[in-house]
Amino acid sequence: MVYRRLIIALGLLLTTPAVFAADCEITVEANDAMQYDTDRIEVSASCETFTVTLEHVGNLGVRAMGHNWVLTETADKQAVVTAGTEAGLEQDYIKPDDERVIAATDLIGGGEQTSVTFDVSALEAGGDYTYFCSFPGHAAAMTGTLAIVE
Ligand SMILES: [Cu+2]
Repeated sequence: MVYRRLIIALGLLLTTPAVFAADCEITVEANDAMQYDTDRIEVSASCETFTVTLEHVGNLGVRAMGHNWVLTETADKQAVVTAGTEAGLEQDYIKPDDERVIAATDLIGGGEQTSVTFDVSALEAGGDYTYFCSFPGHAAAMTGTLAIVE
């Protein structure tokens, strides 16, 4: 009888990983004080895709305090911000077809929500990735690191 219980327990143990499967999505909040609520996002390499939902929890409109979530290699951040500023509000402050942009949400104002889903296979474990808001003047404060983890 004890032996049989052990087998059952062992079986449960072996099937547990499925229960704790990686969370392949995250919600990031942005506010009227030009802040994200997180400065690091870990993405499991076991995720096929990853979804970032951006929630603007402030009240200010998109023209005054618009926020988005843009992912690039860290080395590309500044150039993408500069090109985005030139592109202007009509383009959500992202240069159209900017190949350095790995993923980007729409630009939203207070009370709005948006999301983006990207292929995790496009990223390398150990790669150096940064996310930020490309609204002019926001990228220095609204930024964080995205890491691929096992
Ligand atoms: Cu912003």
